[in-house]
Amino acid sequence: MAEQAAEERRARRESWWRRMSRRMDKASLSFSEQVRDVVLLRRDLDDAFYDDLLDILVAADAGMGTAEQLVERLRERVREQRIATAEEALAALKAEMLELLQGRNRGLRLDARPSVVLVVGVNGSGKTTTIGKFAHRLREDGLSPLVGAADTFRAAAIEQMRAWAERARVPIVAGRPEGDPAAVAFDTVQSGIARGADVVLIDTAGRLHTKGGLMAELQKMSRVVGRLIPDAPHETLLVLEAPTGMNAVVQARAFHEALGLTGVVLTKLDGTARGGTLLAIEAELGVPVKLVGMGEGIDDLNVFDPAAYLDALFAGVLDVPQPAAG
Ligand SMILES: Nc1nc2c(ncn2[C@@H]2O[C@H](COP(=O)(O)OP(=O)(O)OP(=O)(O)O)[C@@H](O)[C@H]2O)c(=O)[nH]1
Ligand SMILES: [Mg+2]
Repeated sequence: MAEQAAEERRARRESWWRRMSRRMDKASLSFSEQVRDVVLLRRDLDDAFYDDLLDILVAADAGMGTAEQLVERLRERVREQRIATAEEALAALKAEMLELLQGRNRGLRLDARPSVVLVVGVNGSGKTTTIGKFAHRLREDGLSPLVGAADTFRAAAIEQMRAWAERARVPIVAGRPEGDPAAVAFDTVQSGIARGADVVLIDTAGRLHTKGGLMAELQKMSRVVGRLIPDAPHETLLVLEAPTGMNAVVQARAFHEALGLTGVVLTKLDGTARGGTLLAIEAELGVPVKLVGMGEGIDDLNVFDPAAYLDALFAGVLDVPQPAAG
């Protein structure tokens, strides 16, 4: 029975990306329209072809460095494999992108009991929502999560976290409005240890509001939980909105320098034309995108699946999924 349920869950999550690819419409549309207009109308794989491809990748926010690297590798592949048509070259580009994305370890480090996950990011990026969805997902997997509402800056933030915890049917430790966020983080982890929770998820504030600044406050939270469990936090996840585009890289760098990020959650991938942002984040910082959010519902969070993502991005350009490079 339990096995059957797990199997059903696996199947449901696999089909998630297929369903969700519709929500990546904007990214896929803008990408595929440009590709169709500029690239597929060309017959020759000449310098102009590669220049146009570079422009399209940059416009999709893949970042100049990554775009150049991809186009350079593509040129090589086209030479080596004697590719002659634009369609084949695009399939090869997709294969290059897949190789780039599959080279990263995206597994969440949740083996410790409890594992502590600190969730950070600028305000409105989707931290609280992501924690709600993530808690729900963990519970579905048979784990017992505990959430900590350590965004004490706004009373409404605590209530929002509480509402999500109720929806996900997980317990919550909440701080007092105006209380010390690090104290809430400490209390939550301590409570997680006492209750035998599997995963402790800590929500944090997104805006600067203390004298020392947001980064100093987050660093303190990170330090404080490390006093209870030496390796904690096991994951420090930065929540970024996909529509932020290249600015996301600047944000991510600041958080990474202060906290040592272990992963990125890319939210709002539904409804953005900027589907390439995650390539840039990974290339510039070397921090993997581990989870993606594509909507406001409790099921709208999933682990990042590079192949499914590229299928969605290239939908309308290459309708037949291409086999991986080899
Ligand atoms: N379309 C869409 N909306 C999302 C997604 N994730 C979050 N949101 C919405 O974005 C808004 C902000 O989300 P929050 O979770 O409150 O963001 P936050 O980072 O906790 O914000 P602060 O607490 O103010 O720092 C809410 O309206 C969410 O419903 C997503 O993947 N897709
Ligand atoms: Mg919040």
